[in-house]
Amino acid sequence: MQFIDQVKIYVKAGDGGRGCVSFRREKYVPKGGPNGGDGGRGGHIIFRASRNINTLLDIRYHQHYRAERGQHGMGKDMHGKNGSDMIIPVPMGTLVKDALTDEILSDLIKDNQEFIAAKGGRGGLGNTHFKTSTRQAPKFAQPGEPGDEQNLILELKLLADVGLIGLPNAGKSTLISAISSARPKIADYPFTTLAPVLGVVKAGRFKSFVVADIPGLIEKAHKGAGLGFQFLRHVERTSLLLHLVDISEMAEGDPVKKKKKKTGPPCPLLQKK
Ligand SMILES: Nc1nc2c(ncn2[C@@H]2O[C@H](COP(=O)(O)OP(=O)(O)OP(=O)(O)O)[C@@H](O)[C@H]2O)c(=O)[nH]1
Ligand SMILES: [Mg+2]
Repeated sequence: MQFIDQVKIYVKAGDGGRGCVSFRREKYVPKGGPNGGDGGRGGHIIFRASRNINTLLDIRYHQHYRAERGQHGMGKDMHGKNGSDMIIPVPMGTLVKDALTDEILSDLIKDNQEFIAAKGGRGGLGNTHFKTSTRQAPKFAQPGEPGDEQNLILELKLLADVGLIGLPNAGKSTLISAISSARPKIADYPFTTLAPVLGVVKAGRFKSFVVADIPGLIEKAHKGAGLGFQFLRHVERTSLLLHLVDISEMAEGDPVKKKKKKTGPPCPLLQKK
């Protein structure tokens, strides 16, 4: 299955329903007074983290979300129905960011954690609310408020305790398949792993931790070499990074003896005057 870890979406919460202008009309009750009901609230747009989802793939194919509007108020003091909320399931570890400012609005880490990304508009008040002793027949009501709308970026950062990093072919996938029941593809060519894989390692009877295997990293990955370094975000939040080094004869050179190469121009601040 394809692994998608960043998507841009547009959300629009439902508008509030209009308040109603209406008057009580009944036999033998002359000038019965106003009885317009309030409009209903528009539906919210809510993100809910779910442990059953692993990628943002579904959202990649559905990027516009609109929640239902609130029903308008009705006569006889009847309140309009609230618009139903739209709940968007996302994987655990999803960050919700404002697309314009890049500000992090929410970090959904726990299962079933919710975040209201756009609030539905408040329903307008019906004309019953505007009656006073001197204005006994108000012929107006409030309109509903518009629902919030936003452009958002959803970014998935996997939640793991240990991150496996290293050169391609170092044996990262082999290690995770030996210690957990994850079964990533293992082969003797570089860049076998194209998307992060999580494995749960049992430690003792009731304890366990999560290990993340990510694609191999090569020199100049920050300039886009190899698969780049985009997927490093998935090991950004781990409490431990495990750098796997291949010490077999197959590996290029001796990893211990290898001298540190100077890369890039020296930092001008560190140069002696
Ligand atoms: N001899 C030996 N071979 C190993 C060992 N660990 C892994 N290999 C072999 O090394 C090759 C690469 O292993 P992978 O686990 O796919 O390496 P990787 O780090 O996940 O590589 P990429 O996903 O391409 O970054 C496979 O052919 C493995 O069978 C080991 O401890 N000893
Ligand atoms: Mg691998």
